[in-house]
Amino acid sequence: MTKTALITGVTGQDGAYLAELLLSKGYEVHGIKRRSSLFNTDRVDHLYQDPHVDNQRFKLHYGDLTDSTNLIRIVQETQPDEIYNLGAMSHVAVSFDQPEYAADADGIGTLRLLEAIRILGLQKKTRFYQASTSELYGLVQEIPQKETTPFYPRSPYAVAKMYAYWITVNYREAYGMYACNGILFNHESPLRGETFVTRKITRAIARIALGLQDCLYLGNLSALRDWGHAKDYVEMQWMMLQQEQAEDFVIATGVQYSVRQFVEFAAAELGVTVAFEGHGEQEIGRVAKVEGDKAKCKVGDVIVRVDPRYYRPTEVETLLGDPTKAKEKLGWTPKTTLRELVAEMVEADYTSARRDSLVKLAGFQAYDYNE
Ligand code: NDP
Ligand code: GDR
Repeated sequence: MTKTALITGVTGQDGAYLAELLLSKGYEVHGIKRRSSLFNTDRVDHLYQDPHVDNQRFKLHYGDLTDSTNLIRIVQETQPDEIYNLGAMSHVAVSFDQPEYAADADGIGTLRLLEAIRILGLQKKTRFYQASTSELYGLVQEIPQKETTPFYPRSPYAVAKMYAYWITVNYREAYGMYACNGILFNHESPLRGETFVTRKITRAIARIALGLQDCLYLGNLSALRDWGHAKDYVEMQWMMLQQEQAEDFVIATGVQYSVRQFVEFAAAELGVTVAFEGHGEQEIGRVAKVEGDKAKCKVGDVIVRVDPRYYRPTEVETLLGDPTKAKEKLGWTPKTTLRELVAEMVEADYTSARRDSLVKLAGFQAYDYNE
């Protein structure tokens, strides 16, 4: 029997990897995409199937987590065995600018989907995965953080996700639904959005190395994160819906690095040096370790300037996950180390920066937008 999955946020980083994984497992995959004035399906274009042919296994539906009737209709039409709720206004810093929208899409959006399942009487058929987050731990109460660590959210995004976490638990307990939370720590990839810190770094370093950009502006360089690879983490999202009983799991690597270290590792991949400047940074001239023959280019230093514009009103300084439960109950362990992740991201961004560089050399304008 072919299983059917519905993914919200299918056009995002995780949505793209998850859709690919589920298709490889023989699922029929439905995804919700938002209407946009430009094409917004870059990450899933390779999975696209002509809607005019029969037996399509990957289908996109227009929709939005802020629109209940639309969600009810899509759930009714698709009758999914599994729903993965990955859609969200997922940028922590932006949630301080759009707090009400974050609450609506990330918090109430989760309720809308759970209600759609209940209203349509699908609570025994449809399993529900909620994309919960290590941001729930915020001002951390325990190191490392595990499933029982108390929450202390530090942004409108995290507060909205806290509502989503508990409403998922509540629907499991109140209506016997198979509904669970994956409390995922930061996970990255070449598909990561360009304004999250890891991708901002790998993209900028590649562009600076090729003379396309002068410097990289960052905020808090001391923030510590537990970074894994998105591809490893979506596998766990699927595993969580294949158990006998719904349970919540922390997904993390159990290893922590600073933003500053991430910059140094990325620079080392291209064999360039890096200097940190500004706002309390006493590290001008600090040089990253260059890894011998890995050096791919010779252009000068990468200058990282600290710009307080990127500081957050309330910061999450340190996150470190304890994935013991996932390992013991599901046999899951992350496959990718941070250095491997950085190498993959730098490689991808270097390739696309080279393309931009050739466009420029040919006399065409290479547009750049940095945030
Ligand atoms: P992305 O930002 O890459 O993707 C978010 C997706 O949600 C996009 O497809 C986006 O559409 C869609 N979306 C945004 N707002 C709405 C809305 N109102 N209605 C419907 N869809 C919407 O996030 P990730 O893939 O990185 O993360 C997936 C989920 O996991 C998110 O919920 C995130 O909060 C959570 N999470 C992520 C972690 C990480 O480190 N990546 C860690 C822990 C949790 P569009 O493409 O049109 O913008
Ligand atoms: P985060 O990821 O807030 O952890 O949320 P992000 O990459 O945005 O920030 C990580 C840390 O880096 C610091 N930082 C900067 N961040 C950005 N974006 N831009 C900068 O210039 C910069 N300089 C320093 C931040 O202050 C922060 O401490 C991500 C998202 O995917 C969420 O959806 C998810 O829930 C969590 O990870 C787990």
